Amino acid sequence: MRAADLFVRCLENEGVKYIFGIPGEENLDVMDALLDTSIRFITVRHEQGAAFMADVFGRLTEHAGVCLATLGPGATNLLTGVADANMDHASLVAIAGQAGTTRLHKESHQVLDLTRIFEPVTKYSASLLEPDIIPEVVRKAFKVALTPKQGASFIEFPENIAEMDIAAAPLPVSQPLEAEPPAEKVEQAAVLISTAQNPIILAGNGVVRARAWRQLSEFAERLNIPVANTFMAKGVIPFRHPCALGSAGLQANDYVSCGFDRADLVICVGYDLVEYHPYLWHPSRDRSIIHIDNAPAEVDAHYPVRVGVTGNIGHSLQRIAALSRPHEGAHIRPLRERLVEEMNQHRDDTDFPVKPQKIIWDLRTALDLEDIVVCDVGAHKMWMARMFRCEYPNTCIMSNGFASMGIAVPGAIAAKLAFPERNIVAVTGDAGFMMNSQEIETAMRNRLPIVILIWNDSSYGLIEWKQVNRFGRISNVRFGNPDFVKYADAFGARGYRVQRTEELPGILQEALASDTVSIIDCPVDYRENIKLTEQLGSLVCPT
Ligand SMILES: Cc1ncc(C[n+]2csc(CCOP(=O)(O)OP(=O)(O)O)c2C)c(N)n1
Repeated sequence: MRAADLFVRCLENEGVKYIFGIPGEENLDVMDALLDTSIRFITVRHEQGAAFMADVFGRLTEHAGVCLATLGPGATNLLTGVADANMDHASLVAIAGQAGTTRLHKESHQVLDLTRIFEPVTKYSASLLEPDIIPEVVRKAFKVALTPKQGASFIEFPENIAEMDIAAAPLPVSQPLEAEPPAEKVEQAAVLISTAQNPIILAGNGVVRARAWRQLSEFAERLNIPVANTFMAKGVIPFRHPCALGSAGLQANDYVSCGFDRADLVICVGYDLVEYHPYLWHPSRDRSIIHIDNAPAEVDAHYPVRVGVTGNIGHSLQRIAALSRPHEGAHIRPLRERLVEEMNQHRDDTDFPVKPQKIIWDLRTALDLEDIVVCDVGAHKMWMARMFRCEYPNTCIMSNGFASMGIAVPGAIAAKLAFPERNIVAVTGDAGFMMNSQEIETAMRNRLPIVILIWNDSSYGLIEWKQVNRFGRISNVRFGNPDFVKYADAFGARGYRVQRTEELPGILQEALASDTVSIIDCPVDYRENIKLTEQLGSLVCPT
């Protein structure tokens, strides 16, 4: 068969259902071979969109998301989304065409050394320089992407290799079982927990990847220990759970930081340092830390691990809980109550533009608990992380390691493909929206009814917030926007403009019930940003 046919069979063998991408001249054979498979190709409008779609698909499913581009500019356009997946530890396999091997050694049209370009943003980067190695390279790319800590792989496929003949078959798929936690470390962790005065748990996205959220909640409940979660771990413990303390990661003091201030022991579970630097929650460096993860801890001066329990996270939690003494845990109640009070405070607000807290209240009210929000990056992400309640993991997707703007619209498209029966909302700033809004056409063409909720402030809001905090004035952050309702209309989508705060719940309801793409232009009152900074600056921890 053709090498390209073997390649797509290998992809099918890995369980690939979708490939997001843009065809090019150097992958004509692969595109042709795909026609004879069960794989659905989602043609996008910018390769960055394809990479973000694969990234979010990888986060939401137990499979790696797959994206494809041509060589040179197509491949470099993939880079941001691939880096995002790799840093946020989402499983992704990126594929790019390449010029024939007869012209890779010299200056040549559109040729870049792609395997080298992708090396720093992947765990594995390889070129299919011989047709015989296709089964090994594809298997390795998927195995590496799916093995903790998950991340991205890159495969380059030169066009002359793709058209060669080859007789070979895909390799059997198997993933290694995670190691069991060493009994000695489990016992040491249990002693530390049992003798601590005020332990706290910091749960990270590794809990989501390991699908260990049930064991985490049981651990917290049995031992009565409060749980703070990182942004990407929202929902690993249901917010309604009495042990849930909320999200940690706002780079400022917050109620949840009061929990860290009081703690003498921090139990980090599936915590990725890339999300929330330890100096922000552990400036004093004097607390004991237990590291529970399927990978050893990163070395960091503010992350001095007393006991590292490396192995299957769920099993580690179960075994440590069985040996540890429960705590009283009542001291978190005032922290939770203050946070909940704040969440409820603006539920009936009618001021216009709409306050961030009110947008979040209305959105949470309009959505079912299993519906999925894909959040972009900006001030709105900070508000969402802090105030959007999640009862289930993977219901509020955030880019928080690489923290790249532009993920929300393509991410929502991938989420709708992964979960067609759920409502999917892209929550985005006006700037992040415009970075990948061309994918509205992809959603329309594929009949994927997502809702896009734009927090409109005609500014790079988060940067404005930081500039005002630091210097008391703003520098080059303001811009104009197109008319988003007309913009929606031009795509054949449905546009809404919120003109009075009271309209938002009804608009959300109508958009969620609609069978087309809905774009909601919601003016946001970001004067609340500065108010929040002031409020948190003078925060006195409740007792
Ligand atoms: C691709 C990319 N470019 C720049 C940044 C830096 N950055 C972070 S937030 C932000 C502003 C986001 O503005 P907007 O999308 O309107 O959201 P808002 O902050 O107003 O809620 C910028 C420029 C980034 N994180 N990612």
